[in-house]
Amino acid sequence: SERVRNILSIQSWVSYGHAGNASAVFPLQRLGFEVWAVHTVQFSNHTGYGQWRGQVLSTEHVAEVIEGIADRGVLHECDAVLSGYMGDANTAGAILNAVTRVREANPGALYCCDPVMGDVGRGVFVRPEIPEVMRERAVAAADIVTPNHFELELLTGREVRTLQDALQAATELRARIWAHGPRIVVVTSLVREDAPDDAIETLMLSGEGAWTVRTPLLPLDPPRNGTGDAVAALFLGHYLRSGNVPHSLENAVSALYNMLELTHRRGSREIQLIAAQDEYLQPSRRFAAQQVA
Ligand code: PXL
Repeated sequence: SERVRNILSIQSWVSYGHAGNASAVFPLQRLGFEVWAVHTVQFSNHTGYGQWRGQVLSTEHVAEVIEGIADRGVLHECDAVLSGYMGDANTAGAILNAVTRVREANPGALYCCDPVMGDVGRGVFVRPEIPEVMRERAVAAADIVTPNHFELELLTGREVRTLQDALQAATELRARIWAHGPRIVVVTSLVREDAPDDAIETLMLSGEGAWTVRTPLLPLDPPRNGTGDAVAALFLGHYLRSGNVPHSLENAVSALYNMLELTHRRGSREIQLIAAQDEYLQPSRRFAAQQVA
């Protein structure tokens, strides 16, 4: 029988509501993964409220917890590393060190880097030294990168207004990611001039081609925090399960849409991550991927 698959997820933790690991861990568990969650911060709630309490955990703390996992002699059973919001730039060093050690123990392990830096409207919401670390170090080590529209522009220095712009920027980014792996770029929350106003898209570029999935734009104001963390986790989980890129894109985007639609219906400030649990494996409403290159 096949062993359970394990994902080392290094992200922030919030006690109330959902962002970072508090958004990524449950969907991955619901897809059947064991998640080795290492927290980079422990906050009361996500920063979208403008007020929160708690601490950014030190790089030493993060490295120490990862070292303790390595002490269990289990890194060869780690199938993927997932990273997101980094409290400070040194934490990136601890994360990339973990990626190197996991790859040494299990050369087939994937690194999925969600380059969390900001969003259209909100701008950059991480410490100012983070974008350079993401651009220069994290992306180069990643098998899968999941920038949103804003982060794609920030990583490539290109303005993205049309599908052609998005494909160009994603192609350029893809050329800079880990050359030994599947090299997948997933661009979330893509809003372009040459698509309908009432839609939002996710674009995926891989060695097998490029696809988009279009979903209705939900009037969620403010945009819900933790959404990007959940979709990166869902994409990674489905890709580890199936190895099929367009299928993973469809499942992840459809699951996320159904979860956000429930959030909208309930008028909730927090994403309805738990209530939507039945959507993760087999989303009830499905959106098809269209091949675009
Ligand atoms: O969704 C990214 C994220 C992660 N972690 C924390 C956050 C946010 C975005 O608001 O506040 C703590």
